[in-house]
Amino acid sequence: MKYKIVSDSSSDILALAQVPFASVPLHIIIGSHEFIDDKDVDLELLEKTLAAHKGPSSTACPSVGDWLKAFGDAETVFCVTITSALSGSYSFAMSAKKEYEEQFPGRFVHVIDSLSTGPEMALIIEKLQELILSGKKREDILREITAYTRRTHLMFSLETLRNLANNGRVSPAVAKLAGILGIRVVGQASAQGELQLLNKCRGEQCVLSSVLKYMKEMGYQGGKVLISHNGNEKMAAALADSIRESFQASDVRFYTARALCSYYAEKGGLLVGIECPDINS
Ligand code: X90
Repeated sequence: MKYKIVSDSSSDILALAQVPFASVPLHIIIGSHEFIDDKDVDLELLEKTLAAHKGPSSTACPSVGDWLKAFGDAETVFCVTITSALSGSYSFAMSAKKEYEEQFPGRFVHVIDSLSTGPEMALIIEKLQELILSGKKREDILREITAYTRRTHLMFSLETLRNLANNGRVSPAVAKLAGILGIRVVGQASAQGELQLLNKCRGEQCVLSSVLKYMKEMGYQGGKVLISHNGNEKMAAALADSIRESFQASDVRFYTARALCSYYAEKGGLLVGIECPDINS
């Protein structure tokens, strides 16, 4: 086996059609319940358990051993992790890379810190699949994927920041907005891989027009957009429609987020990964 793509489960990707792939689950711990974010995770039970639980809850990233198992026996691994600013996933993947390359001389692991999560990771993974399928050499894939990650972005709309705030994943200033009823926070993954606030909205229209406005400001001109949502297909579809109306050359898909992103984005949350044009071509 030559190439393999591996990511942690925050990418929401469970399988790829044409290239070997493994997803390494994060865990969500709610009291005595532990949810493993794999293909069998019960998202409805996760939501019910969270709603009924009064105490703290938390998450845990993959261990070095989990990553090593996922690398398997691949000669070259491309590994994509959730932002290193908010999780230990990247640093454990880097330790696993070191062990793997020491143990198996000649094998190679390239770890990409997405500085993001969810749909932006999915864009990176889909691009990796495309580059591998086009028969490119490892060095060319590395160069092209590095360039690609500079033109992808992540935006989000969140109705509550409770789980992010309780787990210390947002700055105290942002955490203050955690539970304000009726306020949706629109923001982006910053260049440092943290949550950055862009706007506070009341109502869906404000969210839709804000996301479109920031997309344009980021340089989006039509290209791939992936939208994941937690229990908000209506708004995901409305956003997809308005992107298609505004940009002829857009290619938009939306889907339900899996456990890790659902836990942090919470009910009603949307994550939007966008691909801006390649200005060098
Ligand atoms: O290691 C762990 O336990 C995982 C911690 C993950 C914490 C952040 C998850 C964010 C999920 C929320 C909105 C988008 C934020 C984007 C910022 C880069 C999604």
